[in-house]
Amino acid sequence: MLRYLIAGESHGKALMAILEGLPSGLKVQKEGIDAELARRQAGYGRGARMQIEKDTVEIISGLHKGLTIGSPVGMLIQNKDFSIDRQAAITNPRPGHADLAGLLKYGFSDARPVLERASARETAARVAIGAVCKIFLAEFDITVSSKVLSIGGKTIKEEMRKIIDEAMRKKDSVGGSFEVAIRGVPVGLGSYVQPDRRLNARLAGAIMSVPGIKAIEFGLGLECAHRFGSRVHDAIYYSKANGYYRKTNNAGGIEGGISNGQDIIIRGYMKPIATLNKPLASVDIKTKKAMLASIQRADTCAVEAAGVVAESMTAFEIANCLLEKFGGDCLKDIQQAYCAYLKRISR
Ligand code: EPS
Repeated sequence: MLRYLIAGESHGKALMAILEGLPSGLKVQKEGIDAELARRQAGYGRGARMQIEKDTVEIISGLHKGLTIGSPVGMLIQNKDFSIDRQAAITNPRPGHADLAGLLKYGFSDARPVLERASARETAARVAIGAVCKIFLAEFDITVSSKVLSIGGKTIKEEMRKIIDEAMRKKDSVGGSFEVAIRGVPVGLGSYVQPDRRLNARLAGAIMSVPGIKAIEFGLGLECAHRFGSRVHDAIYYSKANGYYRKTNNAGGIEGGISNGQDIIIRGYMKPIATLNKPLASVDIKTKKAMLASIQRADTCAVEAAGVVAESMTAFEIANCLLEKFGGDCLKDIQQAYCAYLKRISR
């Protein structure tokens, strides 16, 4: 079983990540993880924090001479902006953020400790986890990628930029959608035998855990609900050269909670960032009087980054499913089991 834990506050000393359950013998290089961290920081519409940080990872455990040894992989990402105890108190919670629900839940008289952890800064640690999972998946020729599909309802690149500029000008924020594609997945990850083993359920949970995601869909998605079955399901064909194949992928690569060998295609829909430079109405939690919501340094748009984080969450889940099915303590054992399985199903 693969599992992870992450820790760290937005303006704390560092972000931490521990990934446990990887086999021995996997070559993990810092550069591969740093490249993913840089991708998370990119995208049009990011805020000033991205000018301050240049996220890089320090691998502090789990490797010997660059190879995994089966023990937990511990990683650290330092925060340049380490200022948590100098940050001002916030008593006017932002609608759409965790501020109000969080401070009531944890018994704070200030939203600062809430947003320190609820901030999307923590997603850097998730991307470090995902980057290692991608390195593992690459051993099986499985790739995970993402692309932005729309921003504020616009789908053409120039128009997407324009609407982000408009949001900035209007002191507003804007959301959008992205697509995650998982390619090279074998038939048979996940299962229908128990609800919590369904691959679509696991991937949905993974992507919905990304801050700001309000909806997701697989393959044809919502459109499935509007069509007859004959125009939704992917007819099955067989040829000696290709084995079983389909001409369409409306299922998005998953049938009955199991990967069917086609690309897994997921779209995520992200709400606009909660911090508005022209804030909405809020209430001062001390006086209970009306007050505009707090303004914090934030992004105008972070859809591209959310796509990268969704890739990471997806990579973790697929790696976990792969390990469940072909599990072993050393990479070679897993590869052998994987090859034997591929041989069996090709007959
Ligand atoms: C982010 C870091 C944060 C925010 C942003 C994402 O840094 P700071 O609060 O110091 O500006 O820029 O967080 C949010 C959008 C949010 O809602 O909390 C990051 O590293 O991605």
